[in-house]
Amino acid sequence: MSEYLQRLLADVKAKNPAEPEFHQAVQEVAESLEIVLEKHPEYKHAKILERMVEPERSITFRVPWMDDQGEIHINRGYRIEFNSAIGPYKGGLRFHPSVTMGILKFLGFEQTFKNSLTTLPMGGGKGGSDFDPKGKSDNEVMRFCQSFMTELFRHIGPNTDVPAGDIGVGGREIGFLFGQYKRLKNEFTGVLTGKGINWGGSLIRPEATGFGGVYFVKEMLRTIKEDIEGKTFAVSGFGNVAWGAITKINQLGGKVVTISGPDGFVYDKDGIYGEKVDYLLEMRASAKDTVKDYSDKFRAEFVAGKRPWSVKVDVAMPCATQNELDADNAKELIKNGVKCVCEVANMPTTLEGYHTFREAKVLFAPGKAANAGGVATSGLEMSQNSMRLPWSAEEVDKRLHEIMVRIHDTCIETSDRFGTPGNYVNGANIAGFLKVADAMMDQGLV
Ligand code: NDP
Ligand code: 2IT
Repeated sequence: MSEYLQRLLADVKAKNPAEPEFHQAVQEVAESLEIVLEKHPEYKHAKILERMVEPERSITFRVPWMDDQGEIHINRGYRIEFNSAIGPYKGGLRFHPSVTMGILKFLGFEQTFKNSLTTLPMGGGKGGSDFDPKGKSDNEVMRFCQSFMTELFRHIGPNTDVPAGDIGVGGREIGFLFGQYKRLKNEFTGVLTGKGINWGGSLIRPEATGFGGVYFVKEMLRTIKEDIEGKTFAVSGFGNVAWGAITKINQLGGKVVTISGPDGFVYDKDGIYGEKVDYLLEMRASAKDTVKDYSDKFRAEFVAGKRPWSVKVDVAMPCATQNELDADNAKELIKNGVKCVCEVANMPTTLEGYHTFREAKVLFAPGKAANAGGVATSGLEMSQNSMRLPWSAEEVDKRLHEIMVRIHDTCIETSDRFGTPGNYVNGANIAGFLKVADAMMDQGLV
């Protein structure tokens, strides 16, 4: 890496101590941008990258709430407004006990590049709380969401910052958050995405991240003249994203043999299809947060405390969380002949894991390109809200599909143009960067 980029990384680490995920996300981008900055020193002179690693605004706030027994709890709420060069801040809210400023900064930083790739006018942001939804009643979740929004509402708006879901935030939470926003502002606007269908939501948004990831895999396989039909897949997680991906893989004739949770993974050699896919939604709604129930119900193998990357498959799609696939997992997948690895979670592969796949020349797509279908469909929800006209499921799915093909082709063309053909990570980072960087250059020193 050039001296300039090494210095930049050292500064990021010194200025943002104890935020290893943020350092990791910046390092991955910096590795890709070396070739761009050599060709275009104007970005260096304008300190574009130095500006991009500093959020435009970070907000933290107290979220007090009362449980069903009358006991008071205090959580921390966050919203990181990272970059608004190409549109209002846009990105999800994560409720999980592991949430810290560093986790949300890695997510907000990546979101800026991802949203740029979608072709839609959205800046980057992320937020959430260390609230743990596990085992909470609906009423407790509602009280938490109302308290969270009672502070957040003054920082967001349909033309300012538009949050959505992420881990631990689905349709139920978006409903409670929206209700409280409407009450405080006395206005009905598209301030959140992932809304219910009867009150401004978009068809296909729940499926969009998983569907988009599978459309992306289809294009990756096309480059080696192969298809999804007849292929076996390892999927991790069992949440919203895993469910959407598994649904679409089945529709396109592939076979999914794994899911995973914090308790371990399930290996179902007969494939996860039909009522088994519906059961994922039940497991998620139970708030128990385990996948062993699946193996008890459908007599599949359960492996406690392990990730699903030891199973022999053609395609691996990590759909759970960050850093869930390391270099050892990568070596195991490669040894078993994996053809394609597609990140659908955000940054599920460690840097060493990614380097291992790259050296073995395995097709590898980064989350910021392959999972962009979720936020892209949020962008389509914003368009429908602005027009006050809903689109049919077919219309939204068609647009989502076109967007994913375009993101794929942009990654390929851009990595080619910068002399690293077939490197989706470089393609995504460079194309995502150039659009935002040019907008920042146009808008002066802000
Ligand atoms: P859900 O809350 O629906 O599911 C998350 C899944 O990941 C659960 O199985 C969850 O179990 C597991 N998980 C989360 N954290 C950990 C952890 N530390 N260790 C082990 N397992 C964990 O979230 P989504 O499906 O929406 O999100 C999954 C991934 O996809 C995330 O990386 C998210 O950022 C990304 N993503 C989501 C989009 C969306 O539109 N929803 C869009 C683009 C990306 P547990 O609760 O026990 O942790
Ligand atoms: O990581 C992501 O892209 C999301 N969680 C979706 C964000 C959104 O605004 O729909």
